[in-house]
Amino acid sequence: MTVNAWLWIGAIAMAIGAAVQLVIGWGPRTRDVENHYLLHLFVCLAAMASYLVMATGDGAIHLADGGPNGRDFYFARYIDWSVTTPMLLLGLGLTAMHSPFRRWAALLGVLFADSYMIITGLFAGLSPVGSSQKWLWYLVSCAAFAFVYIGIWGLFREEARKTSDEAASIFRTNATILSIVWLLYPVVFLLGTEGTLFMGDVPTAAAYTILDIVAKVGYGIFSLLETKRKAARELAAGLIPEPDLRPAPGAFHEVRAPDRNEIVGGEAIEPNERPVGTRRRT
Ligand code: RET
Repeated sequence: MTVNAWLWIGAIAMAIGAAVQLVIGWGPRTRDVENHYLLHLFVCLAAMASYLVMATGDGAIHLADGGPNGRDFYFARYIDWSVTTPMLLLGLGLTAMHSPFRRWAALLGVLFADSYMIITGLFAGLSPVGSSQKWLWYLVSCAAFAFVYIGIWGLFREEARKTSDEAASIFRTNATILSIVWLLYPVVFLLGTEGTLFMGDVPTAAAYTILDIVAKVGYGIFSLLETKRKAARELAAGLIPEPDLRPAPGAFHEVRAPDRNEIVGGEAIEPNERPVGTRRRT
């Protein structure tokens, strides 16, 4: 296989991932589901553009270092990551906190550390192969990565525990998958054409493409389905307040609860007045 073939595989996988998520999230939903729906959908759409620009021959520059024929440096990946990694972290943060405003400055801090990691990683990628500044930037980027992990396993985990046992358990699963998959990116960098050249351009492109498919499509679909299941349980238990329903509550009730005119607690309640949490759905 060629580098170009892997880039096309990436573009097609992201398009399929976006289409699948579009279908999964379609229809009436809760605030939580909508948050994850839009975040994961846009992650795939952003990555699709990045793979498309690389597959069609742009999105890279040719650098003279790294061997007699030089090397192609795919800067489009870094533009993709600088958009998609904060969105993935925001999704994880919302799983933990429910609301981005609970500890918004701390949440922004984690997203900032993440952007710092990608931008300094870009500097590492651009630096000449074998130069000392490459490893300086690599270390700076890894230090920022460590802060991202501290944010995930410190701040986010603490907030998830406060939210509920269920949120904490979902958070643990998602954070574990994300942490393991993300850890492999700097390893590919280290071994590939941007680092030590231990792997050639085809294995490097293959490794990044597979990682991106797992981190964006696989993880995105998993997280969205999980959020949908959680929302269904909460709806059934009557725990979702009306403002959290999408679209407008009236339209939502027509689809989900056609029996809304029943008498609750001996008193007839107008459809728009009754919060969903006041009765259990049968
Ligand atoms: C770089 C190189 C320098 C050191 C480190 C890196 C980390 C990259 C990561 C990328 C994650 C990308 C994802 C994309 C999918 O949406 C920049 C490779 C630490 C963690 C998850």
